Amino acid sequence: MKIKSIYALALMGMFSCSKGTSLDGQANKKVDKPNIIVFYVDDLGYGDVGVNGLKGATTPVIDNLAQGGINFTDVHSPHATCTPSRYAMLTGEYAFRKKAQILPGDAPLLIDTNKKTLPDMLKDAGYATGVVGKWHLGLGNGSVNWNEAVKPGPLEIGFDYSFLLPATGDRVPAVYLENHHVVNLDKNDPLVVNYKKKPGNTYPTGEENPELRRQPADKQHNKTIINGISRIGYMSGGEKAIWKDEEFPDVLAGKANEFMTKHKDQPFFLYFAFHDIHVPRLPNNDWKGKSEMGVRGDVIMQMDHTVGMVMESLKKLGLEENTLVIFTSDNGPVLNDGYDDKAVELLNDHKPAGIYSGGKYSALEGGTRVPMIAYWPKHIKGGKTSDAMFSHLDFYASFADLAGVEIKKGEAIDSKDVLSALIGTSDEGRKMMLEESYTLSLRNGDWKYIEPIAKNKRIPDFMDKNKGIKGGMSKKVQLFDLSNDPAETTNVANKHPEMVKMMQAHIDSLKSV
Ligand code: NG6
Ligand code: CA
Repeated sequence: MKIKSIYALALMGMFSCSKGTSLDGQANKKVDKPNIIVFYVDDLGYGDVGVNGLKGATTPVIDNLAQGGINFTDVHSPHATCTPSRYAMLTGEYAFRKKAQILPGDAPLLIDTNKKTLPDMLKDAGYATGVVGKWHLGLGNGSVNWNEAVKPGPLEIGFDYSFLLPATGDRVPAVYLENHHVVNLDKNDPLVVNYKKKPGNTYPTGEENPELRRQPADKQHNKTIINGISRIGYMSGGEKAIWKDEEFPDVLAGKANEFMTKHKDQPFFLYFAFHDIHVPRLPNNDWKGKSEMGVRGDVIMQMDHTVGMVMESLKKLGLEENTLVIFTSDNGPVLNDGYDDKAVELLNDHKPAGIYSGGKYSALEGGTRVPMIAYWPKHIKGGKTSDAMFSHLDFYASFADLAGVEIKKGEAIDSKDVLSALIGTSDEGRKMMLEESYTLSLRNGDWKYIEPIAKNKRIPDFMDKNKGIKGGMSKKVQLFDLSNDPAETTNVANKHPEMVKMMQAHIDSLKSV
């Protein structure tokens, strides 16, 4: 048997602390497994929360979590975009192994149903597992009929319950999917989704009727207009099922509350995947105009309030004490991501990625270095800042340790157990960590290496050209010393050929697995 971590043994009452009691205070008590909630915000940058320097908006709820928990300064989303980050977090495997990229809204399920996942593993440990919010990991086997049972999806990869925005807020279908079915769908008004051509005549598009849009959009976001917003992709029918973006916070917090209430007597894992602060940014009336930064600031405040609603439900259920709450983001920040909502003009001197360069899509630190807070009143001593380096990909092995589950060979192969860093009993995370984007970057402590783009391939530069984000990709070898150059401005590869060689060799070894 693999020796379980001292922490897991303590939780199981098999290990005694110096005072002769286990951590839960009662030796031999049945395992008191904590609930786990992961708040996965969309496109929130490192600097976009109060505790990390947010200006022009406030996040009192998140700041409170940080004060009562640990604020991490060097935790990363696995990838600089959404789909691959979520793939890696839920499987414990690098996204490059699956060639994962941003998916269209009609893509098949990306995760193989035979693959062991994070919710599968927690289910084995007796957890009820639920996902509420944005999915963006594909659904079905190829061509989805939205009017029938939509599967495979989350329920086939380990979740007991799902309530989803099927793809993203800016992609059709603009309807909720609860477990296998579109919510409120009228059988006489079938929902059809097509990413290539308009399937019927029902909804106007941004191309045809730009005057119907509330926000001007780029070419890609200029198709089906729903709720005054043109989206990516075409859809027809399903009119009664159409969501209202402004209701996302209440609807999703409500579903989270239902799930937690239903499972209050057993440990649960809730993956709460925000639409906020992704585009289209549509704050509801409570938050419109509340920040000094326009809608991007307003939805940051709305998101903070949503965290508060879920925390309030948790408290009312009497479960706050023994719930490990993780607050983090799926990739770095972006201002202009397809809609002209004045995020750029109204930013003033706020820095969404903090002192780091780049943002969403980028190979630089701003692409994956995200806010991350761990809060667990029962076991985490509050008011701590930790510079332990790890990635969301490490949740898998760390939660397994926490739940007393042994990971089998071939399962979550890239995930590392960093539980002691996660709960603050140590500051040690990883020594080496991969950051994925449109290339691979590797951290070795404060060294940061960016693998060159192959000679025969184009450098992805749409972020530099259209979004004002430094992509950081090059055909040249790049090495930065973050200890004195956190913004990655000076390439020191020529000065450190041995370090470059070692780090490329490490990437090659990861690729060869
Ligand atoms: C891009 C979309 C962008 C966003 C992104 C996915 C452009 C022109 N369009 O294709 O608006 O939807 O996909 O974002 O960049 S993510 O956070 O889900 O990765
Ligand atoms: Ca995202």
